[in-house]
Amino acid sequence: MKTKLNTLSLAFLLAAGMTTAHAAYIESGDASNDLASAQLATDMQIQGTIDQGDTGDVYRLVFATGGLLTINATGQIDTNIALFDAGFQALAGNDDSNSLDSMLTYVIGAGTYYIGIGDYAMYAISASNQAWFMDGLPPAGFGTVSRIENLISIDPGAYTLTLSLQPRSNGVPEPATLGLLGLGLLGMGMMRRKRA
Ligand SMILES: [Ca+2]
Ligand SMILES: [Ca+2]
Ligand SMILES: [Ca+2]
Repeated sequence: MKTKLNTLSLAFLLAAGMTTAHAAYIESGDASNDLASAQLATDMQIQGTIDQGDTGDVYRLVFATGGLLTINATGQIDTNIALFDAGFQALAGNDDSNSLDSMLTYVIGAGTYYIGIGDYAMYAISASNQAWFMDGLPPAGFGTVSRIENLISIDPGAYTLTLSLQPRSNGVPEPATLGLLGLGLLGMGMMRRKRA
């Protein structure tokens, strides 16, 4: 029940434009590094810590609307983050964007996503025990991820994840525009074929 209320309040925040001025979700104890037992974060800002021996923290987020998601990670640790979808597929990761801090952007639809964070060097471990260094895009066919894990060494410290979601209507092409663009490309393809 509490979970449901939290999900609703997050959805409400997201729908209201998410100017979460002062609120933040604070890591409860130590967040699990397993996606299946991730903590539900109920705010667009998340504050947590990587303690000695803490091999990674995963948060589950439920977005009421889609858009361009930006994740900024700052803190005392050498942040290393990745985004996963509801089916535990790795979408993208980042180690260093601004000095040692991580940042990534990704176009999402409404629904559930997972964000993993840890101290460099972080790896996503697949169900078949493959390891992907959480930076850039995962290899094709990487498969479902079971957990994230630090495979080098851990320098403990606090971190902050700051999320923002830009609705598709604000500058990102609408589906109708994309449709027109698609028609244009199709037209170009037909012209090329005619010339050949
Ligand atoms: Ca932690
Ligand atoms: Ca943890
Ligand atoms: Ca980093």
